[in-house]
Amino acid sequence: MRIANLFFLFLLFGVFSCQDDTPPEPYGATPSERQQAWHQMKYYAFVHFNMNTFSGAEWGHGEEPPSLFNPTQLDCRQWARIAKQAGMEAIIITAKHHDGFCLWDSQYTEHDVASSDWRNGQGDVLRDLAEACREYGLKMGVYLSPWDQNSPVYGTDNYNEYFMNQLTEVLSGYGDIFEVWFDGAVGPEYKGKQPYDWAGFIATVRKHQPDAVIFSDAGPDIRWVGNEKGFANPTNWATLNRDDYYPGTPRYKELRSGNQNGTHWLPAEVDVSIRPGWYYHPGEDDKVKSTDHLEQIYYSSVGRNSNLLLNLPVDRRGLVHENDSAALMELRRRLDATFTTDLSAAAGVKASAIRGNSDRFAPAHLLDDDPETYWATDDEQTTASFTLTFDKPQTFNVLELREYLPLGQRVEAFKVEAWQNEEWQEIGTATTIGNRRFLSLPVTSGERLRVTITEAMACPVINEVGLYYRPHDNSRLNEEPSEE
Ligand code: FUL
Repeated sequence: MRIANLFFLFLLFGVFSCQDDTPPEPYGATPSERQQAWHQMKYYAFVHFNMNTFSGAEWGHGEEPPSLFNPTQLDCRQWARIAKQAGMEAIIITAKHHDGFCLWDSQYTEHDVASSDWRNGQGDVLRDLAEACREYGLKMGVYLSPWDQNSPVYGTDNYNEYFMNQLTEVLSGYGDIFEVWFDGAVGPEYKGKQPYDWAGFIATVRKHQPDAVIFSDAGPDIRWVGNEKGFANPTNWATLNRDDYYPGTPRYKELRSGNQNGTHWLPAEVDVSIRPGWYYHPGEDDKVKSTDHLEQIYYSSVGRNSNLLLNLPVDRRGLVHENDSAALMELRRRLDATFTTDLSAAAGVKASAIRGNSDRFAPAHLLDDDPETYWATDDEQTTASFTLTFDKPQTFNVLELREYLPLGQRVEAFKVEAWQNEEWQEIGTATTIGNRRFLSLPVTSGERLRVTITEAMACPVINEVGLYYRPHDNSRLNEEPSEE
């Protein structure tokens, strides 16, 4: 054989044997680094504790005397301990609600803790909370209401500066803040009275806490989910046409699903209270949500491409009430009973297609618990399946899937089948995945499970799979959560 022929053969062999290691191009909008850090979280506490705790209101009026604020046993370490034991990762506190009372000593107003008798005016709830969060390894976030009924400058050109000054105090005095929560609510008689300098508010946050995500109805980083009942829609996109929405938007119900192919990465956060009210009311001590309900909320938020912000109305003592704490511990027990053992860890896995036949995109990455690796297919291949195989039959009823978010949200629909009586039987279907999707399945025993991506906007890029057995009944998980 001539040398040239040999060379040609060698070249041909090279072309056919070489694996294509090129990752897929990102599809559509993708998360920023601060959003990616937020996606690593699952659920955390909202604490509504402020003047309304003592007045009994949900919305105050701004003329409450500071002396009304007087917790008898305030202990942020108790909040942090309970949040940690519940498996939470952070606490977001109502530093200032619509009545304008500040939980810290603000040099821009007298309407604050320094004017109260609590600890002789020396107390600072934010300081206590920051210390407690540090001690328990929790992140801290702050809620600040732009609507302020106490401020005499509200409705004048000076209010934006006042608000930004307060924001600066809160963001520069207490260490790292992971999330800043801007409420879009405003009373009807105040509507339109104060044009907010959102660009200035955002710039203030970026300046003092560059890693913090900013929440509002329309972000810029995290969006409201459009209801306060504890659910995202089953189809939930982490993208939104951000410029079509604003804080207080009348189109808030659309936030439950986001916009497919939306212009910006803007994932939803589900905020809901463990009781009917956001604030503590003694008459609601026996109205703490049931464990079935809380578990349903968890599946419909964390399991639907959202994070869960579960509110604890701290009571007049300044403590998380015993009933709320008991409910949280029971929720934790149930979540642990289901999610501690991931059955997929013992599975073998094969896929119908692998991108470039490369190990880099092999389905084994679905099981490696590595946030940086994934199973992917070739660009033109938008439907594909992977199969988990076990040595002996496994019993399961919850599937978890996660997309690899840095390359965008892609999957529109998938189905799940189990190998039963010598054939594949469909046991579940769902739409979007995003950061994390839980799918409740009928209790199934089998040695093989197949997941098929049936529709996707670009080749699927799946980061992880989990398979679990929930040992307790909860019929609420078969119901769609609603406004009621
Ligand atoms: C709403 C507020 O009006 C409620 O009082 C509560 O703070 C809730 C989380 O947000 O917009």
